[in-house]
Amino acid sequence: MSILDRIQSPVDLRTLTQEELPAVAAGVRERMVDVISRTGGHFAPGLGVVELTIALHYVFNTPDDKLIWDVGHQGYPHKILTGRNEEFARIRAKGGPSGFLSRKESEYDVFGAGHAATSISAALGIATARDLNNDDFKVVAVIGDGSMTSGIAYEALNNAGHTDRDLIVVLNDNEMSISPNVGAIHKYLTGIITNPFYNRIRDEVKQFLQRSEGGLTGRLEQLVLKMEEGAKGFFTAGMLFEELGFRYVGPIDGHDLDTLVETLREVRKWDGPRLVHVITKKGKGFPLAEQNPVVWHGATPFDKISGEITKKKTATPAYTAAFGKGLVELGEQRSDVAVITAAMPSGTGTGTFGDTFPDRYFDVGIAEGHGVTFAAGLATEGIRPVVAIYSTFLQRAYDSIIHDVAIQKLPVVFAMDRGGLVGNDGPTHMGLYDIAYMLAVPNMVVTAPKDGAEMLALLRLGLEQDAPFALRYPRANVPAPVPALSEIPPVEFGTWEVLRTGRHTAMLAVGTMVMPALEAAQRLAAEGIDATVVNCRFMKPYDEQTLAWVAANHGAILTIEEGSVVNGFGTLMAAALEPHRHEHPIVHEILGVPDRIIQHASREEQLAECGLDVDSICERARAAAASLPIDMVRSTA
Ligand SMILES: Cc1ncc(C[n+]2csc(CCOP(=O)(O)OP(=O)(O)O)c2C)c(N)n1
Repeated sequence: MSILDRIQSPVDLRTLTQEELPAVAAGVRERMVDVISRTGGHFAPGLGVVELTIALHYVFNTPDDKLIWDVGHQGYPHKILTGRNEEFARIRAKGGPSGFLSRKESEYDVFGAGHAATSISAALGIATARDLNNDDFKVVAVIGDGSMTSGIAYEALNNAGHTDRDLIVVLNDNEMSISPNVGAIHKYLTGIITNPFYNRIRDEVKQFLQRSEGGLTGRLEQLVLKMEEGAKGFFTAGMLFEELGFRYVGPIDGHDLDTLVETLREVRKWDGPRLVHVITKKGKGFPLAEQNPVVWHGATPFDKISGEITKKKTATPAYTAAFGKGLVELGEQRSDVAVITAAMPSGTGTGTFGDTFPDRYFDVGIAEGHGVTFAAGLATEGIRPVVAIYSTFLQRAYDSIIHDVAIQKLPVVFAMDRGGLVGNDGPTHMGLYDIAYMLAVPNMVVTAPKDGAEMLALLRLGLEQDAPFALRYPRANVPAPVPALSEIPPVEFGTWEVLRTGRHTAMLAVGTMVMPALEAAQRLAAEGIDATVVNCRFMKPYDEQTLAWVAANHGAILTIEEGSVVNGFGTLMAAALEPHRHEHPIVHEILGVPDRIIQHASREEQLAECGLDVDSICERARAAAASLPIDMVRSTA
């Protein structure tokens, strides 16, 4: 019986002796390596917090004491120890446990997340509710140093620090975001860890104060006592946090279970806001991940002995990679182009632009709102910024998009990667709302390419506009190889592309839905339903002329988009088709992602679930065609 078999919940963990805990850590690591090498998933973040997770559940009385993990991507050891070890084998698969934490999944998952820097705010809310309800439990937020680049964390510290709420923040500092961490706070934290002066002075002052206690009398004693608080504050490493009203403890070794347990036990007894600074190594225990935590942040299946990636090579690159490559070509052609990432150089494929043009590349940290307003500032001075942020994370910047970019009609290009269904990351990472939220913004051009070449043509065109320009592309591979930018023909602004001319039934497809629509049309042709397929690469402004032609010549129109059906392209077209209905009746079907939360599964499974696979498109097209008079539908040619 392995030690993990004895731990069905943290209650079992708490029956173990402190000496047994390292064996638990070894068991959790082994389990993580075994499962993730088969399933893929977040890897280095969880390996780095194995001891911290054990110590937290060992010292705190979870789930009565509330443990709130920031992002949740480091939550795999937490899952293993909170009764989900068996299901863990199906992590991120359809019907298996989520890759993040979810209130639906376990009472130990106190607050769901996926986006960074929400934990301190949520923890303060929970601590405040506890006090309003006269309850009695501890609240602990665990946040990474990468997430501490987000302004939200400081809004929460600011709010919490002037209260006397019983609240504990654990800062898990591994000096990494997904990529090496950036910014002044990062420098400050690194200073605490590495500066020998800080550590020496801190130890000396501590010793001096301890030695002096009871040894001084009269006014001198009073003076020292008065100075003590100030001296402690002055020489405490985490002065910033102390000044913000948090009692700072640390830095402590996050892989030393005894230190962790003893420190947390002590801190648990105190009251008021306090912050424990824990130093960990991302990827701890798997040497390849320790050496290269960027690559091993999220892993695809690998050989657990050699570390070799077992995933087969695909014929075409990911949109992300094609985008990154094209961006470098554009950077070579135009010295006024700058690129902004919010802590995602590798995820957005823009890192190569940064390597090539370091002066024109800006990693602003996990600070999407700031990144957009920073880009707006650049644009006022003639720089042409490309803001490359995943669709889901750009949600954070909506006010900046409207207030700082659109109202001032500044030429900022928004490259929205992961537009659409994102697969195994699940609900928190879905790029389903960008069409709706961008269409609502005046002055915004909203586009989606059908393939990689068109993506680059649109990017190039976007950089020529004097207005904000949004470009969305999916978490998928491009359908066909992408030529060099110089060989890609231009796209005419505001135009659609009629790819196939049929009779009576038309499919107006957006971005990723163009190829499936073409395939559906080919299948339907064999059944005698001859459909027109239009690539609606411009959602706004849309191609009024082509729409008028479609409306005049087709009785059944399907709009197809990989985005929410609520206020998306289909809704826009429903309104646009209205005046054309006077000429003849039009059946309009809106195909898109239904208005509900889509759970984690593969992207293909999600597309089928949402009725956006080729089979479903054929079915809806048949039904729409069937509602037309028979002589309008059946091709006799
Ligand atoms: C708003 C937002 N932007 C970007 C991301 C992508 N992301 C996931 S984890 C991560 C790094 C977080 O670093 P840290 O908090 O230090 O955790 P670590 O992975 O180092 O354990 C980033 C940028 C995100 N989850 N949320």
